[in-house]
Parts: sequence; C-alpha cells; structure tokens
Amino acid sequence: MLGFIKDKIKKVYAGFTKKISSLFLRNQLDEEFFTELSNLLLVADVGVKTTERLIVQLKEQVSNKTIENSDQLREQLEQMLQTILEKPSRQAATQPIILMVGINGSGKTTFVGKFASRLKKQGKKVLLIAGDTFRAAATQQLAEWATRAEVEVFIGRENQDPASVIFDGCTRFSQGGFDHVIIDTAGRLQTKTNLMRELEKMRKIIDRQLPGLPVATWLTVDAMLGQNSLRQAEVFHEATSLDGVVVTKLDGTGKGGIVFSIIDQFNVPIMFVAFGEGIEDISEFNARDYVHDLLHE
Ligand SMILES: Nc1nc2c(ncn2[C@@H]2O[C@H](COP(=O)(O)OP(=O)(O)O)[C@@H](O)[C@H]2O)c(=O)[nH]1
Ligand SMILES: [Mg+2]
Repeated sequence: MLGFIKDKIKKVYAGFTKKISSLFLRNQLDEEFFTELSNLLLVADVGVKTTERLIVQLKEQVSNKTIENSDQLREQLEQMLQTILEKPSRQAATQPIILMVGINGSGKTTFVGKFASRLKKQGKKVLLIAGDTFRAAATQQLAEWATRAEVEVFIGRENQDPASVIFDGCTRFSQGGFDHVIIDTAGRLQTKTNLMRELEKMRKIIDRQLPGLPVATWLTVDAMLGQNSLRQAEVFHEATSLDGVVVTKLDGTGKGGIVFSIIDQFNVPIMFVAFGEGIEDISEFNARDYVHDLLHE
C-alpha cells in the first residue's frame, strides 16, 4: 500500500490523518483529548462499539501509567487497530474459484475486471463468468472488462438462468486449463430466504461441477455508504458463509474506518480495497500498512 494509493485515497487521509496527527501533538491526555479522539474515530466510521472499546482501554492504560505520553498512545492505538484487522484468519488472495456477491452498484463487476487483470499480469490464465444475466448491460460491462484485462469471459444465452450459465461456465473452466475463475453475480435486493436459496444453488452447482476445488465467496462493500454498508453486509453474512470482503470506493469517502466496523461485526477478513475506476485501482489489503497510513501523515 502506501505512496501512490495514499494519493488516490486523499479524502480518507486528508481529513482523518491530518486531524489525528495534530491531536497527537498535544501532550495532555485528558478528557478533552479522548473526546476528540473518539469523535475522529466515529467520523471515520470506525463504529460506536469499537470506538468505545478502544477509548475505554486507552484511558485505562493512561490511568495506570502504561501510557505516559501521546506518542505511546498513538503506538498503542496503532497496535490495537491492527489487532482488530488481523483477527479473522485470511486465506490467500489467489483462490482458484471466486464467487463475487454484493448489492447492485457496490462495485462487483469493476472489481472482477481489475482483479482479473492483476492475475493475468501474474501470468495466470483467468476465466470470468457473467452470472448477472438480468440486465444485458451487465454482461456487456463484464465483457468490456474482460477485453481490457485480456482474459476470457463466459457469457450465457440471453435470459438464461444464472445458475445454468454458471454450470456451463464451470464446464468451460475445467476444459480450458484455467488457473482461476471469477464469477460475477447480480445484486438484486431480495429477501434473505431468496438470497440464501440463490447462493446455495450457485454453490451447489460449482461444487458439483468442480469437485475438490474450494470456492471463496467475497462480498463487495461500498465504503461511500458508511454505516449503511454494514446493513448490506449483514444480509449476505446471514444468507451465506463469506470468506472475504472487498471494500470499494475508498477514493470517494473519508470513511476509511469502515474496515474496523466490518471486521468487528462480522469477523470476515478484508481481502482487497478498491479506490477508483481505473484497472489498477485495487490493492491487496495489508492491515499494518492500512493502519500506519491512517495514523501517520
Ligand atoms: N470511485 C469509484 N467508483 C467505483 C469503484 N468501484 C466501482 N465504481 C463505480 O461504481 C459503479 C458500480 O460499479 P459496478 O462494478 O457496476 O457494481 P456492481 O453492480 O456491484 O457490479 C460504477 O459506475 C463503477 O465505475 C471504486 O473503487 N471507486
Ligand atoms: Mg455488476
């Protein structure tokens, strides 16, 4: 991370990092200091529960003199934030089968394109499956990304059921000698039961067609939606077992703290962050770099 990404996510850092850096210049670790720290964390969308817990623990360490100045406090906060992010165990980011889920507009298709390009540049043979068959434009969008990324895309017939497209796409995968398949899906808002049924059906088809290969289900979460994105995550978290979260649109928001809320609430690891519409605007998530960037100008 660091460097060029920091430029791209200016808003995340411009507000939060500047303010927190000037807060740490103070030497009085008094009530006012903690009120301001707590406000900063809340504005960055770290979430009420997590913020309260952090503040209580930090205050305790100040009162028992484990922390004696603002430098030590910053170090401690950095450590605590990193610990939260590293809590859920994380698989490698290069799984053979990735099923992308998430509500409409949260950035699935865009991420699939960027990720495919990255894998391709690593010398992998990648197949995309257009599982969003509800809108012709969705298939078109994925096909354009496939062209840009220079990877193959499997597209079903018009109005073909997504599960059946995935079935055929899996056949193409096993016959074509691919290293990775990334399945793009639709993100229709629906009831939990319907969503559960639909995702289960897709998973069953993949498991049956490609036995023995693990399937990683990743959820895209739109950082611009702030705390509302937690509600999105909640529906998917209840409907299926998630292996990872991709946080999108970090470039358009000062809400870099959303990653802490997501992990604290769902215990699902963050796999990637996305910060723009360009093909290279993703980065594999690294807890240490992320926290460091947030807390240091
Ligand atoms: N600024 C910004 N826009 C993004 C990002 N990811 C996706 N978008 C835009 O968000 C919109 C919805 O993205 P799309 O991939 O179609 O979402 P999907 O419906 O989940 O497949 C599109 O206009 C994308 O260009 C991002 O990281 N940053
Ligand atoms: Mg899409």
